[in-house]
Order: sequence, then structure tokens, then C-alpha cells
Amino acid sequence: TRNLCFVLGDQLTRDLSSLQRLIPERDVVLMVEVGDETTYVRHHPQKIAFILSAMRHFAEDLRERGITVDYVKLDDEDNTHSFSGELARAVKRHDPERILVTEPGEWRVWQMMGDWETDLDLPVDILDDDRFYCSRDRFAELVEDRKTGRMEYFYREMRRETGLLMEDGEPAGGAWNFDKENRKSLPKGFAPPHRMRFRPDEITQEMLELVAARFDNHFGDLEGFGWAVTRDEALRALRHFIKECLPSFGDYQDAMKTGEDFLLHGLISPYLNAGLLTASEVCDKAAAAWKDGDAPLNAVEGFVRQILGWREYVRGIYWTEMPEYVEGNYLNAKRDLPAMYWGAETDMRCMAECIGTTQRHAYAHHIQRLMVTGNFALLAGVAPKQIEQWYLEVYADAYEWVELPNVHGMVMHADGGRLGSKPYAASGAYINRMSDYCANCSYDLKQKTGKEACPFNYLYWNFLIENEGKLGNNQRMGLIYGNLRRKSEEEKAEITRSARAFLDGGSWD
Ligand code: FAD
Ligand code: DLZ
Ligand code: SF4
Repeated sequence: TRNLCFVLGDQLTRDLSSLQRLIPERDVVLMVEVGDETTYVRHHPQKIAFILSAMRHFAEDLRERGITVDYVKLDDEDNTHSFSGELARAVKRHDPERILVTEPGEWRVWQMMGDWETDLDLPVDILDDDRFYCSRDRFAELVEDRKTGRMEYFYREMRRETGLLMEDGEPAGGAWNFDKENRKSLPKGFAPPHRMRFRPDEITQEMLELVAARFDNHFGDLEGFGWAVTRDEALRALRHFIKECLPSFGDYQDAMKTGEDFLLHGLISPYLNAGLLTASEVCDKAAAAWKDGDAPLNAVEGFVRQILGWREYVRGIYWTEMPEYVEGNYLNAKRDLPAMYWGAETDMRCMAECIGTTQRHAYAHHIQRLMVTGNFALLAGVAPKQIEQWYLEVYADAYEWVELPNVHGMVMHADGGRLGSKPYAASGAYINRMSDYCANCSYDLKQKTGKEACPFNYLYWNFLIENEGKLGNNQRMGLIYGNLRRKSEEEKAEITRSARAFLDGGSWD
């Protein structure tokens, strides 16, 4: 063997940079299922089943194309259960001249890779992950040029660089975004399209059994597993989304509805992040739908912005700010994550819905993550590391590079504003406007304090009171703090009392 090409579980892309260097006649691909990766956090069982099944299918696909794959299974006898251990064993088996690997998604693994050359006494080529529009180096350059202070500027730069949704150097439709046309609430009686789910084949069935036996103490259901596990299936799911959902994606992007777990969302993040789909093909197909007159610009731009803008931006932030990033706790939040996040009963309808969909599917859509479970953790002052770990565990699309900036930065403001200039704190009124949850909730949205009141109401004001020192001078929060300052001392004391009773078991009277 000349080259041993190590492919990780989120690198399941045929033209991955490391695989492009492969000469099938003489090189070997290594793929490994290892205990360390399945348990470094207690991933949702569907996440483990998805990744391992997708890995096994990908290995089959490579073999069918004449590539030699050395595949270590989770229950192989001599499995050392770590990336480094398995690579060392494979080096003994194949005696390669060189290791080829594409840079990993997580800092944790990046650090491991740094030791391999010395430990193995072999050259290790760590190649750029060119599945992203913006390389780590390019992002760092843009930071230097101060073109990435905020997502919006970064996104415009990416639109210019890629030419996506551009016409003669100008944004299509004459504006960079059409959000004022988006964010509608759902019309009465709205029924979202039926979603494409996939019946487990033999390989997936075997994985489901293995995961059920081995990870039965992890939070989340395994029944109902319907994720695509091959590129062909993922492409079918993407086509279905573009045809049936994309045309109205923009309009109802921020809506939430009881019992509707998917609405018009893409359901593609697990595929993008594991490599079954690439960002550029997804954005190109969405842009083509607009060009062909099959989807309006507000929808296509809104969708493309999530991928070309947000997804690339958070990755850039992750790699420019790590490893210090994870240590920040700007608002000094310290509370434990409440048991309802792990499925304990709660009377808060919104939380029960969003945690329920998470448990059922290892999925929740963006507004549920941001404005319900995220917003609660922010307002309740949950310790950043605890809520970060929750998000990393429970979603099939969660890898630290994308989870951490979203949770630590966007939701918890623990980075003091590196990612977003202000926290997305909101009271119950926002959730009521964007959903039908409150109509089915035993808490009263109209009451502002006391046992019966919607907890988001007093937690919202309590959050502003507790953090006035840090946020009171934030220009973008001027209006809100103006409102707080008009409240009487008595009113504020009521708010604080309710928040303490709810969060810390204090007295309600
Ligand atoms: P759609 O609504 O159809 O959006 C299309 C695509 O845009 C997504 O597939 C995703 O690739 C991308 N996207 C949208 N928003 C973001 C964003 N904020 N950051 C990065 N990509 C984005 N996404 C993950 O992929 N992994 C995570 O671990 C993750 N953690 C999150 C944690 C919090 C607190 C929040 C608020 C958001 C998080 N997101 C994460 C972003 C977003 O919620 C998911 O990407 C989205 O819900 C996936 O579902 P979808 O494919 O149906 O998305
Ligand atoms: C998430 C995950 C899991 C659960 N299991 C494996 C595995 O057994 N083997 C593997 O190669 N990758 C797995 N992964 C994905 C890795 O955690 C991911 O590749 C790294 O975190 C780098 O992003
Ligand atoms: Fe959630 Fe409050 Fe609405 Fe109940 S009333 S669903 S707790 S926002």
C-alpha cells in the first residue's frame, strides 16, 4: 500500500479531498466504527444509527467502484475504540508510505490528528475540506479585512464570490434578502406536504438492533427511524423538498404548529453534515428552481442564505475562535439544565412539543431550537456547557463546528457578542405569534407573574433585570431596556419572585 486514506464518519462524500488523491489499484481506504466517537457525548440513538449505517453504505459504494476498503466494525474483537488506536493498527496491517486525511469537523479530532505524524512515524497529509464554500484560510482572511464582522456582510461577500442568485453583479431581485415577505404565521387548516421517509434496509436494520442493544440508556427514540442513509436516498429527499416544500419555505420559515414536526423545512442537515449531500449542489438546485420559475425568490434566497450564509459563517467562527471559544460564559450563567430537556413532564406546551419532536426524530427545526428550547435556556441562565452538550447529543445533524456557535453564540450570548450583536431573548408573546402552542397550554399567556402565568413572560423580564449590567448599554436593546426602566420597583420585585419560585423552588407569595 502506498497511501492509507482515512475517511471519518462525517466525510461520506465521493469526491472528498482525500479520496481525490486515491489511486484505487494501490491505495486503501480505512473507515472505523469506534466507541470513543459513539460515546464522547451520549448521542441520540437515531444519530448513531444514521451515521454508522451511512458509513457502511458508503463503504459498499466505494467497493462497488473498485476501491479497497478496510472497515472496522464496532463489535470487532480487537477494536481499540479510538481513531488514533485504529489508525495505528491499520498502519501495521497495510504498512503504507503515507496517510491521507481530510481535515475534521471538530477541534477535538483536529488535535488528535496533530499527533499522528510523530506517533506513527509517517507523513500525514491533512487536506482542506473543500465541501465548504469558504475555506478556513479564506474566512480568516476575511476576518483580517473585517469583512466578516457580521453574518450579513459575510453572506454578501459569499454571494459575490460564488455568483449565486446574482445578476450582473447585483443581487437578484434588487435586494440581498426578502425577510419582510417571510415569517408569516400558518393559515388556519394548513396541512404541510407529506414528507419522504425511508424504510430501513438490511444494513440499517442491523444497525438499529446494535444501537438498541448498546445505547439503550441514551435519550431518544429509535422507533420510526426514517432517515436516508445513502446518497441516492438523500438526493431523492432533496428533490422532494425542492418540489413540494421550497416554494412556500420562505413564507412559513419561522412558524411552529402542534403535532407538525417538519412543516416545510429541508430535513437535510444530517445529510449535508455527514457528506451525503454537498452545500453547493443543494444551493445550485434551489437556485435552478427559482430560475425555472418553480419557486419564488423570497423562498430560494431565504433557503440559500441558511446554507451559503449561516452554515459557512458558523464554521468560520468556530475555526477562528477555537479553542478559547468554548470557555466563555459572558452572562455568567450557572443553572443546571432542567429535567424536562430529558423528557421529564412539563406543563409548558411549547417545551413539551419541541423536546418531543427531538426525542422522536433527533430533529427539531430552527425556530424550535432557537426560540423555544434555546430561548428558555438563555432566560433561565442555564450553564452554557450543559446546554451545549444537550444540543450536541440530541440532534442527528450535530457536530461541534456547527452546534457550538449556534448554542454558545447565537442562543446563549456566552461569547459576549462575537457571533450575534444581541441575544434573541423573547417572551411568550413571540411564541404565541409564531405557533398554536399557547392555545393548548395550561399556563396563561396573558398573566405576567404568578404561578399560572406563562413562565416565558416573567423569565424574560427577569433575564433583562439580572443582566442589565452586561446588556443595558447594548444599543440594539435600548428600546427593551427603556420598557424595563418604566416598570415600577414593585412590578420588578414580582417578576424576580416568580422567576425565583419557578427556577429555584422559591415561594410564590
Ligand atoms: P432548513 O430550515 O431547511 O435549512 C436548510 C439548511 O440550512 C439546513 O439543513 C442547514 O444546513 C442550514 N442552516 C440553517 N440554519 C443554520 C444555522 N443557524 N447554522 C448552520 N446551518 C444552518 N444545525 C446543524 O446542522 N447542526 C447543529 O448541531 C445545529 N445546532 C443548532 C443549535 C441551535 C441552538 C440552533 C438555534 C440552530 C442549530 N442548527 C444546527 C441550525 C438549524 O437549526 C439546523 O441546521 C436546521 O434546523 C436543520 O434542519 P433543516 O435541514 O430542516 O433546515
Ligand atoms: C458522530 C460519530 C459517531 C457516532 N460514530 C462515529 C464512528 O464510529 N466512526 C467515525 O468515523 N465517525 C463517527 N462519528 C462522526 C465523528 O464523530 C466525526 O467524524 C468527528 O467528530 C469529526 O467531525
Ligand atoms: Fe409556552 Fe407560555 Fe405559550 Fe405555554 S403559554 S406554550 S409556556 S409560551
